[in-house]
Amino acid sequence: MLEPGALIRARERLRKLAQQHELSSVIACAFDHRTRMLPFIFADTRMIPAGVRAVGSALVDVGFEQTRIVLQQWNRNFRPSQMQLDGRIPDVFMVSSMSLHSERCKDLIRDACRIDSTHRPLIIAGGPHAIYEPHDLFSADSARPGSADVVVTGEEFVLLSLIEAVLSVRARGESMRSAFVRARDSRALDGIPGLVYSRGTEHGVPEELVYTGMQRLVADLDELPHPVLGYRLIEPPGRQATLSARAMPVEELRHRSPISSIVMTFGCKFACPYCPIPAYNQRQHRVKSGDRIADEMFRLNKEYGLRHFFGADDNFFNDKVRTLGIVEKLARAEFGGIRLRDRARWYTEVTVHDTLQMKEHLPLLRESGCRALWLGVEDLTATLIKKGQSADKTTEAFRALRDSGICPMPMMMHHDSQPLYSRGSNYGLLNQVELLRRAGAVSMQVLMLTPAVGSKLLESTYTSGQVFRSAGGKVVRPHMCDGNYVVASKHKHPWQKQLTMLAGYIYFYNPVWLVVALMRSKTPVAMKPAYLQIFGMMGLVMTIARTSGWAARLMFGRIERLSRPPASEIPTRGIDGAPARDDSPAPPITGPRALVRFPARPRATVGP
Ligand code: B12
Ligand code: SF4
Repeated sequence: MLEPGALIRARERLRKLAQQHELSSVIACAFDHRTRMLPFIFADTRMIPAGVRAVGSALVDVGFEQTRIVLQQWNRNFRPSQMQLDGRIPDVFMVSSMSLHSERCKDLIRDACRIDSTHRPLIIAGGPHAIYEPHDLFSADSARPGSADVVVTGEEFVLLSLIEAVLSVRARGESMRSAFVRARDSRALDGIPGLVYSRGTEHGVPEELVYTGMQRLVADLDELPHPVLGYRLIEPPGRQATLSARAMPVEELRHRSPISSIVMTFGCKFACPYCPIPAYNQRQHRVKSGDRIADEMFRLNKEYGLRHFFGADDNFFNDKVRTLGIVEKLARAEFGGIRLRDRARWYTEVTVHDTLQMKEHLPLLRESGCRALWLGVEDLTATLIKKGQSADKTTEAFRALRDSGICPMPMMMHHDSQPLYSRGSNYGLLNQVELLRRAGAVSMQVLMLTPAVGSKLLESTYTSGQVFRSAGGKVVRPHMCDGNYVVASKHKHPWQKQLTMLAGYIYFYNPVWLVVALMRSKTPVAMKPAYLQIFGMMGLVMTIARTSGWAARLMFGRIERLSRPPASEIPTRGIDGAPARDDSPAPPITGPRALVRFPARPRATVGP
């Protein structure tokens, strides 16, 4: 952990330094439109991701107002090679990506590299893919060159420290990239844990990568810059390759992005072997104060009219005392005589186990504005993973939520040993979907257990030959590693797994249950189940269209498998010059290991 106040001090230092420098930046959010289907069909494009907004907020907070955020969700033709802000090529181009969007992310980096070297911006990559697989953002292929200059495998503090180090050596009028090269070559970056940069000739592929070590995390999330700043920087949706003269008018924001993701807590106390979240968080649980969260919701509502907030929590109920502190504050918060709970509705992710611990406080939760919770049910019978769930407990938690007027939204994980249907037990997928429906589930998520970079199970899933390289001649690509495609299985007929997931969705989202939901619209959750049925059926059409071809390949084609996780093709070393090894002193499943071992695909179905 960073020392208390370290991020605040870094922001203050940079504010002073910023007065001597002009800096314009473009932050792109990579998005692969082939991933559009259930269960994320609405949230993926109607919720501006918090990561790029956090980076934008951090830049504006220290004084760099000339910043634009471009979402490939809305600007799919955007070309960094053609971008200009205020009539000139920006000084810094940043890109953020989840791993399933990494092909688009690399396209953006390659395109930015086309800008001639005298004007080329400094290219910084960050976000989940960069954290888990930083090496993948450097090209080892001389026929397809194009690499980030530096990859940030961490949060705001790492980025601000990097910018501070570069600005500290930057001469008047010098480009950020040239200042970066000098800072890098004088080893001024080596004291900033959380970076990966390359060495080699300027125009060739990198000869080696240098990893400066595991980032240190800010313990008190109240130290983060206010998220209200980042919303002013959004590029309006459009078809052009270039940037508009101005950012999106604030009045339009809430129509385009009616849900606002908001950081409240990070971390989870469980240690599910397929999940990379505990390691990413270095086993820490970090929270914002209730006061700060209330202030963020209120200002986001006041300045942009946003009313719906989705917590970027891994497991919001992780710590009962801390949770109650936040919830009580949200329920009581008032600003100038206006009660927050009249303005804000919020939603987040939790576990069944912790929901039961909170059972008596669910009315308070509702009072604070909470209207839906996504629960990691995974497998009701706890055969796949035991984290305190069972059919009875899940039913009890779901009923308690519904009775309090909070929609329970289960997240299920399908796996090799789960049949479509089981007689006399709750083991089958349809049995579980039915049980959850009866217990009051308002939506349904069924994803296939898929190896996640950063999780304990990753390596053994490869070495046991479960991971597919290709099926019917089609190679597994990053966009297929979202849990919607069966890309790892030891089942005799993997196509059955693919169709079982579809059957689970069809069983839950269909006109029959829509009619039932309409007839039961007088319960505490009102019309929400009916709306969710409509969205679900629309999403299901896209899911069938996108995944049935893959099911056919699994059925009729030859399946080729991988036997070990592909390693980074570029040698990687630490700042001491020693190779970054598998057993580097870091949490066991992310960071340096990712540099040397981990593949660019596939990853998991995760969540609480
Ligand atoms: C909310 C959420 C979603 C929402 C996203 C909606 C939206 N448009 O925002 C929904 C429900 C749609 C979703 C779906 C999925 N998600 Co999701 N999701 C999250 C969650 C819980 C919060 C994301 C968030 O807002 N975080 C808060 C922001 C501030 O953090 P951040 O994005 O990491 O950004 C910080 C740093 O990474 C860094 N940073 C980010 N960008 C950049 C850029 C630069 C240049 C720099 C320097 C730094 C930087 O600075 C930021 C501030 O600290 C995260 C877990 C988590 N707690 O973060 C998982 C997570 C992002 N999801 C994940 C996954 C895998 C998925 C799915 C594939 C589902 C699945 N199988 O689990 C789908 C994909 C859907 C799709 N088509 O895109 C993984 C991604 C792993 C990876 N390697 O890419 C995560 C990290 C969970 C995990 N650890 O496994 N998800
Ligand atoms: S799957 Fe959910 S409960 Fe398990 S470790 Fe990950 S976030 Fe926690």
